[in-house]
Amino acid sequence: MPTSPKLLLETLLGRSTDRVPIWMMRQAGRHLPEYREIRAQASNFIDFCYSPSLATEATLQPIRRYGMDGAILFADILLVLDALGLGVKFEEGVGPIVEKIEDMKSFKPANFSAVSSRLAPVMETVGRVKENLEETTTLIGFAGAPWTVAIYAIEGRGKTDKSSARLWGYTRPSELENLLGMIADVTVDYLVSQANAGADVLMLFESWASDLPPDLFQNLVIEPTKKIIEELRRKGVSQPIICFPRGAGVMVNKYVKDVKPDCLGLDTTADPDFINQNIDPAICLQGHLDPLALLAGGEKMKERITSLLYKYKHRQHVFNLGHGVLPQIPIRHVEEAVRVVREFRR
Ligand code: 1CP
Repeated sequence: MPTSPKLLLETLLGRSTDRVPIWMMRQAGRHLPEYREIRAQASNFIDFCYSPSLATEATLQPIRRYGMDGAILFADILLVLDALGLGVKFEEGVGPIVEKIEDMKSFKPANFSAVSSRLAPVMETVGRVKENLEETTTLIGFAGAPWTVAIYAIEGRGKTDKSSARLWGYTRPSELENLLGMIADVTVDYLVSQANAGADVLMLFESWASDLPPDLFQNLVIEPTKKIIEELRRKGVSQPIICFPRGAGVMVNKYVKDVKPDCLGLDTTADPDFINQNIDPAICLQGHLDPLALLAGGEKMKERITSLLYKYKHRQHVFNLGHGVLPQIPIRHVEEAVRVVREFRR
């Protein structure tokens, strides 16, 4: 029997529910006209993220419009780099631009207390969102996983082949380990604060887990994430944790065994039969409709949604996309997807 009215939280805690919860990565943001309207009120995206009133409103917009089961805190994984003292800018049409770290000797990060005071407005947002959410909606706090965040610090931007960052894995392994350790420490503190401020669930985005040989995947992706989860548990954080190692491929199995997330976020390429055969049935799954199927809409989209729902019918499943909502996705397609998931009964 459910003990809380929050369907998403109940599912993540392994309790049986009569329907599958749904939320979507990047459910807030540019596909919503109401977001585009409030976005114009801040001169830059970082200021927007640090404004509790604007970030609260952006978090709540997709809940009001679609009634999603989960509200994801409106922030960005790159705030941690900004708080560490690296300049972060977002340019229209280009995406994030980060002041690059050339080597660890010349990188002078801000101290721990400066980092947490810079990130303090985010906790205010968490508190305000929590006050405004219905009892049935689960609030998801999040951070980037260390390797994905480090990529932006080394590459200076997102849309690259990540080869400079991957090269550090060969040419500067101990510097890279230091950088990942530093990001992991700050991330633990950041997530503990989000949990204390009222997040019901925490999520780690490892958006760039692809293209690594197995030993580097182990050292750069698995180990730092495992360390974060162990530290969070040691510090008494009991909230369920969702991990999204996008592009992990067959390493997903080792990832789950070592990292031990409560829920595994799957990407667009995941094969449900492989996942069902290889991932411990006690682990909840989240995902993984191709965002392009959502863009296409119609019967094809509905068939794919239903197929995923059937494939995971026998286990804990949170419906989501395999990656984020694209800015050009029509609102009525999102509404239709929500309806199909809502009507499905286990
Ligand atoms: O207004 C704008 O145009 C800014 C676009 C935007 C938005 C709406 C960015 C810039 N970030 C966000 C919000 C955001 N980012 C959220 C909260 C809202 C929600 O999910 O509904 C979250 C969880 C993120 C996380 C994030 N930021 C990730 C991990 C998830 C993923 O997409 O893989 C990553 C990689 C980023 C970096 C980033 N921030 C923004 C952009 C455009 C990018 C990606 C750029 C790239 O391709 O490298």
